[in-house]
Order: sequence, then C-alpha cells, then structure tokens
Amino acid sequence: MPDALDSWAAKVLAGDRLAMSRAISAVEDREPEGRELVKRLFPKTGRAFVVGVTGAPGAGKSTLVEKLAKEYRAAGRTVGICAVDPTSPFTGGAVLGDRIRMQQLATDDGVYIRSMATRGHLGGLAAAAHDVATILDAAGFEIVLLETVGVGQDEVEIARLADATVLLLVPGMGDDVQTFKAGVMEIADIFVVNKADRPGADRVVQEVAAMLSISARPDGRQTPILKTVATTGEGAAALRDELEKFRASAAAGPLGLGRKREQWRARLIELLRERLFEKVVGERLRDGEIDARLEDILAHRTDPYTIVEALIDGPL
Ligand SMILES: Nc1nc2c(ncn2[C@@H]2O[C@H](COP(=O)(O)OP(=O)(O)OP(=O)(O)O)[C@@H](O)[C@H]2O)c(=O)[nH]1
Ligand SMILES: [Mg+2]
Repeated sequence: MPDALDSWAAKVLAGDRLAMSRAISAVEDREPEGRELVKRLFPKTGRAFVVGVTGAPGAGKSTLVEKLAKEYRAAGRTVGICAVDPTSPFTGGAVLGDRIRMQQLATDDGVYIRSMATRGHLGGLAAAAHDVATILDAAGFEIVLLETVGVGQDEVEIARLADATVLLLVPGMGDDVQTFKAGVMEIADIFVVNKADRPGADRVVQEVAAMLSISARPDGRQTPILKTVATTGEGAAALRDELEKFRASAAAGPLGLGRKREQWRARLIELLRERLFEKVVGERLRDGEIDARLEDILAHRTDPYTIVEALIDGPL
C-alpha cells in the first residue's frame, strides 16, 4: 500500500511546487524523511543537465544565472535554480537580492527558484545540494542551475556533483586569479569573465589563458573562456551554446561516464563518512564525553589515537 512518502514522491514527480519545496526543506535539514524521499525519486532521475555556477562573492553569479535561465527558457527548456548560500543563512542580503532580481522568472511556470542555506548540519552544503538536484531532476526540470559562493572547498564539492561547472571571474581581482589557482581553477569546464563592461576584463582572459596553457586538462579539451556582462545579458547566449557543446561532447564519450562514476564514488564515500560518523556519535558519544576525553589529552594521560580507537572499537 502506498504510504505518505509515496504520495509525496508522486507529487514531486508531477512537479507540484509545494511538494517540491517541502522536499527541498527536508533534504536541506538532513531529515530522515528527506532521505526516504530521495530513495523513491532516484530511479526517475538522471535526465537533467546540472550546471554549477561558482565564483567569488559578488562576482555576478545570480545575475548571470538569471540571464542563462532566460536563454534556456527561450530555447524551450525548463529550468530549476538553486542558490546555495553557505555564509549567510536566512537573513542574507544576497538571498533577498536574488529574490527581487529573479522575480520576473518567478512568474514563469517553467522555472523554479529556491535559495538554500545549510544551517550548519553535518555533511552540509554539498550533500544537500546533491539531493536538491535530484529533486529538481525528478520534478522534470531539464536544466538545473546551482549557484554557490565561496573560493575553495565548496566549489570543489559542487564541481563533483555538477555535469558542468562554470567559474566566474571578474576584472580587478588582482592577485585573486593567482589564489584561485590552488585547487579551484581545475574544476572549471568553462571560464566566464563577468563584468566585462569594466576595465581589465581582457587582462583576466589573458591570465586565465596563460594559466590554462601550462596546465592542460587530462581530457585534452580546450577550456573555453567567455566574457559576459550579466547585467545586460551580453554573452549569456554564448554561455548557453558552450554549455550545450560541452554537454554533447561530455555525454557522448566515455569521459562523461568516467566523470559520473567518479562523482558517484565521491558521493558514496561522503555519505558513508556522514552516516558512520552519525552512528558513532549517536551510539558511543554520551553528552560531555568529548570534554571528558579532552581532559585526558590535556593532562597527557592518554594520547588522541588511543581515545579514537577506544571510541570506535571499545565496549559500549
Ligand atoms: N558592472 C557590472 N555589474 C554587474 C555585472 N554582473 C553583476 N553585476 C552587479 O554585481 C553585483 C553582484 O551581483 P550578484 O549577481 O548578486 O553577484 P553574486 O555573485 O550572485 O553575489 P553573491 O551571491 O552575494 O556572492 C550586483 O550589484 C550586480 O548588479 C556586470 O556584468 N557588470
Ligand atoms: Mg548570488
């Protein structure tokens, strides 16, 4: 007999907005029913093209995402948008700004927009974003745009789950192109130099090109570098074209499959880490346990390795 979760899942699959919003809240809060829902939706997913849009705070991600969504709408595609904001939960001015900016899109039935904050839960951002992508995919959105702020681990995590990752740079970042290099530049499938109406855009393009020339991608593909003015929409059509080109090439070959395999491997390991940690914490760590153990370490009575081993392997 179908249970409440089955009918909830059926509503998500039918594109019911309220059911989707509740589903996203559930995975955002890492609630068990969110997991149960994802289990039911998963077999119906795998069709959406998930695009991660990432870059420094204020680079113009939301503005560009909105324009890109319009381009996809003009091409008849439905678009689900999720703006992940790890830094300013709930009250973030950026989130409010996004809402206002995207109001025009919000009246379009072929678009769904959601902002998400991580609320400091275990596993956090990437884990929830992954499930949100699954929900939007299940609800039938053909294109899923994930906006994420940050300059490090977050980008890498989003890149792991996206089918294509767009990295935004802006003129006037100075040495930032240098700092981006470590670990983040490699995740870009497409570079976008936004705010190209400002001086210095060409220099950024040259810097990125120079950097790319010394570190070729393992797949030998030339990473495109585009210029955009997100506020006017200039370059958004070209970005969509590049994304579609990338999609066609990546999906066609074994490279795309290899990427998926690695993404799911990383996802599985991440989930294992999350669940094992929850299990150990739930079963073995009593309130105050950590502090009690800390006393042993601070007094140099017991080393931290022994304590961890005792917590994991020792008697309950
Ligand atoms: N001159 C100019 N301003 C832009 C351009 N794109 C965005 N902006 C402005 O830059 C500011 C930040 O834009 P957002 O789209 O909110 O940037 P964001 O990267 O989403 O910001 P966060 O989500 O807060 O990290 C806004 O005032 C935009 O109007 C552009 O191409 N040129
Ligand atoms: Mg934004």
